[in-house]
Order: sequence, then C-alpha cells, then structure tokens
Amino acid sequence: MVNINIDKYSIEVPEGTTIMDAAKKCHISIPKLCYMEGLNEIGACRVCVVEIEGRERLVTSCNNVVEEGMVIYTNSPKVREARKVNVELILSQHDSNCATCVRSRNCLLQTISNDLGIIDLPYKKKLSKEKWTEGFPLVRDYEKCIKCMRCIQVCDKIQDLHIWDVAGTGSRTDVDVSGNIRIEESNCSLCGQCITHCPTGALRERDDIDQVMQALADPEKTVLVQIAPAVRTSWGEYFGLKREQATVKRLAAALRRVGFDYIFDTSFTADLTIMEEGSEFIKRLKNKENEKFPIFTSCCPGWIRFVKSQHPDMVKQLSTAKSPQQMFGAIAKTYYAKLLNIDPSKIFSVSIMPCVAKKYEAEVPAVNSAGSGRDVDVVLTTREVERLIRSENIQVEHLPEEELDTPFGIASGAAVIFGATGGVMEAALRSAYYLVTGKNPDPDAFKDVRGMDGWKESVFNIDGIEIKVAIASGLGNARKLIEAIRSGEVEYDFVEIMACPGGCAGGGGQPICEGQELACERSEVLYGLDKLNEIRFSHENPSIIKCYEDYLGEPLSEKSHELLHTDKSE
Ligand code: HC1
Ligand code: SF4
Repeated sequence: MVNINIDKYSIEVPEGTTIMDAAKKCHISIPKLCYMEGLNEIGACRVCVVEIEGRERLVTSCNNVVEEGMVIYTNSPKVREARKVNVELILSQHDSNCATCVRSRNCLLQTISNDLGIIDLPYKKKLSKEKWTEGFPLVRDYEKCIKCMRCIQVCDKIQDLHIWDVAGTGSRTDVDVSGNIRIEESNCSLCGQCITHCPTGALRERDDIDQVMQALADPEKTVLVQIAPAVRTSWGEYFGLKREQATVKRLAAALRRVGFDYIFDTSFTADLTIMEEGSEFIKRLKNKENEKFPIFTSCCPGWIRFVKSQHPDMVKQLSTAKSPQQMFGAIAKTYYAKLLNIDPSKIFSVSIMPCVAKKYEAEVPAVNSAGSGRDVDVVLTTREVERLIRSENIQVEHLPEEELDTPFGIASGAAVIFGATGGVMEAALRSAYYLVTGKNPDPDAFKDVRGMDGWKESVFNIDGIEIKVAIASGLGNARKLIEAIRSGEVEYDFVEIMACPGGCAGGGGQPICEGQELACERSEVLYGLDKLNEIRFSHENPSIIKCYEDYLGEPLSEKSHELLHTDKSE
C-alpha cells in the first residue's frame, strides 16, 4: 500500500493506483477529456493534469501512478491555469459553433470549457478544411475534432475494425480514415460506436429530420412510424425521465403530438422475423447434410456490413430473413396500404432506431421489395427523435401514456428482447421449440443466453435434436468467434451476432451519456417488459396470426419470400 495526500486528504491506496483513481477514492473528480477507462489512458488532452509538491512539471493523472509520500494538488492555481491554456489550445483547432452543433448541451468539451470559465479564444486560428461526407450515414466534422483519439481506440480495441487513424504530424495532425481513403470506401460497419464515444460533435449521424418534417406537412401523405425495441429503454434519458416514466406508450403520445398518423412497434415485425427465420432454420437443420452451418442471424446491418467485407464467403450462411425494420417497411406498403385502402405511394414510412447502420440498411436496393419507392423512407436514430421532440416544444414529462395503434402495435415479450444481446436467439428458440414439438416450452427455458458477456454459447435439446448456439456482441468478439469456427475450434448450429457491445441497447444511435455504458441497464428494462407481457411467444401474437391468415399464407410462402426475404450478397 502507498500513503499519499490529495488536496489535504490523507489516504492509503494500493501500489500501482493512478493519481486519477486515487483522487476518485477521496470523492475528488479530476476533469478529463480524452480519457476512457481501460481504453484510452494516454494523457493526450492534458486536461487531467495535477501538481505534485516538489516537482516543477505538472503530470497527467490518468496515466501516472501514485508514489509513497506524494502530496498532490488537483486544483491549485497553477493546475487551473495550465488546464485552461490546454483547453484554449484545443479550442484553437475547433470550430466552437456550439449553437448549431448536434452535441450542444451534451458535449464534454463544451462542459469543460464552461467549467473553466473560458470566454475568449486567444489562440484561435482560421480553419480551412471542408466538412466531410454529406450523404453517408456517418458524418465527420474535422473542425470539431480535438484529436483525443477516442474513436481510434474504440474502433481498434472494441470493434477490431481499425477504420480511424492519426494522419499528418505536428500542428497538421488529424484523425482520419486509415489508408487515406474516403469513409464510403472503407470497411466501416456503421456501428456508430465512434459517435457514442466522441466527446464533441466531430462525429454524428446524418440528420434526416427535415425529410420527416416535410412528409408530416404534406397533406397527401399518411405518415407512419415504427419504434425499435431498444428505443423504449433509452429515449427518456436526455429528458431526465426515470426509466418507469419513459415508456413506449409515453413516447407514442409524444410522436402523436409531433404529427405522426400511426404509431407502430418494430417488435411486431420482430415476431414476424422469428416466424420466418425460425422456420428457415428448422428447414435448413432438417437438410443438414446439404447446408453449411452455422446459420447466422441477419437483423443487424452493422454485422452484415462486417461479414460482407471481412468474411464474404460466409454471406450465404446468413439467414435470408430481412430485419424487422425492413419487414415492417414491406408490410406497411403492401398489406397495410390494402387495409387502409390507400395507394402505397401515399404512405411515408419512418423508423426510429437505436442504430446508425439502419440508415444504410434502408437504402440497400435489394431490401426494397414493396414496389413503391423505399420500403422505409427515413430512419431516425433515438438521438434525432429526441431533437425532433424538443424542436416541437413537447413537455414529455406532462404527457399521458397512450396506446400504440393496431394491428402493428401488438408484440410479444419475445420480440421486445430483440434489443438485448441474446434476445433474438432466445425468441427464436422459444418458437423453434413450438415448431418442432407443437408445444410451448417454459418461456424462460432458454434464459442461459442472457447477459452481457461478449461471446456466449449454450446447447439445447429440442425433442431429441441437439442445437448448439452462440451469441456475440461487439465486432471484436464477432471476429474471434468466426476465427474459432474457421479453425474448427468450435462448432455451432445457430449464431446471433450484433455489432454493438450489448446489442441494440448499446447501439450507436442511442443517447450519449458520457462515461457510462448503459447496455446492461437498458436490457434489464426489456427483460422486465418480456416478463410482464401476456404474450411470450412470437407465434402467439394475434396480429401475426391474422397477417398470415389474411395476407402471407404461411412462413416461407411465396409471398413471404417476395416481401420478407432477401439475398444478402446483393
Ligand atoms: Fe435492433 Fe432489430 S433488435 S436490429 O437492435 O432485429 O436497430 O432495438 O429494431 O430491425 O426488432 C436495432 C433494436 C431493431 C430490427 C428489431
Ligand atoms: Fe445497429 Fe443494433 Fe447492429 Fe448496433 S447491434 S449496428 S444498433 S442493429
């Protein structure tokens, strides 16, 4: 143990403790900008500097460890002055257009600048670089980048994709796409994890709110919106709502006031995905000698982009089922247009997703099969929806809860857990059991696949058939799992992969809560909702049963193939 003194507190801490962690033990919070625990402890921003008695130079507290007898000052005049100059230097490379920035009020650089009382920019120089990649779902603004390297570290260490790198030297140092190519040409999965870990507005999603506003203002359009499972766990975070207040029904009330005509649930088509994907899996399992295993789930477009670029020979092992988002789009512009008796071209279909890659997915030509333009016209992230609601001055905390619309507002608990890692697998197994045996299992029979581990596996026996399953979330884990399959180290029948750590609950389009990884807490909300739902099985959703009776026939029918399946290699 080591005895030290921090800001006049004497404390004993284990050897090897960083000064930042030692201060935390005394409830002293040292400001930091580039730091991410375990990932980015490089002292690049020099905001976390502290003074040590007897030493001339200040030291960074995130990557210097305590020594016996050290006397540390975390907020002395010398520290405050240095911190201020360091942030002013960072701001000299930053555009400081806070009023027009998507991260305004949720920006660590803005908070620290304010806290340090910076009201002038003595080192400001003219920036010349152009804004970048308008049109691509992921937008980067060089003038807001502060070279903290967080995006590089998340992409390297968690996602193992290495899209970002340092370019140039000295005052020309920038963060840019590795290999000096444009982002559109890179293997970016669009998982959006670089966005949620950026401390400023240098990385963000393409903003598509205007297109929705235009459709809402068009009297010719019927505007419908689908809400993804994981959005109900997080949308209230910016508004300061407690999780019990921020329900999907309160979000429905807010969206109605924004002007949407029909509010539906993506979980409805998550049930449909289970019907199709589950039936496809059983069919392929019965034909095992002619099929290549494992079969992979296909609802995460970040994962699809990853497999296409990193393991193209495995694309044919993906389930052909479209994602719930795209199934919803196809059903909305066919079956629902028929129910409403309106021309599909008059339907404008919006989705709210915790995801940036879903913007790309909706643009892929092969997934658009309803025959009237795009099946999903616009995808908004959870963050965009929060901005949309704020722009309408809606006081969400005073809204009542309101029901979603029928028939696509009805979903099973199995569908709702899609938003957590392992949820798609659990939902599929519940219905696969029914498809094989004709009986329902205990709805919690497959709960072994829950939890935040990045790579999970289990074996289940359904009526004498042994099914080996695995689940990975985070692309670094996905890469390890695939390499183990290739080397023959492991063997599975069915594998769920989600690009974002923790699944969509931790999605790249979710609210940004500095320094917190909330996938676990948000997933608990989903498992709670599943438990409370009267319908725990996708095959028991009455709207799904009716949709097959009235329109699709049966799972894997010709109509289903036309609307709900796609060749992933396109
Ligand atoms: Fe997801 Fe899915 S679970 S992919 O994370 O299969 O985005 O929530 O909507 O499509 O249902 C995302 C979430 C979402 C789809 C479903
Ligand atoms: Fe999108 Fe979910 Fe996949 Fe992340 S895990 S890329 S949020 S679909």
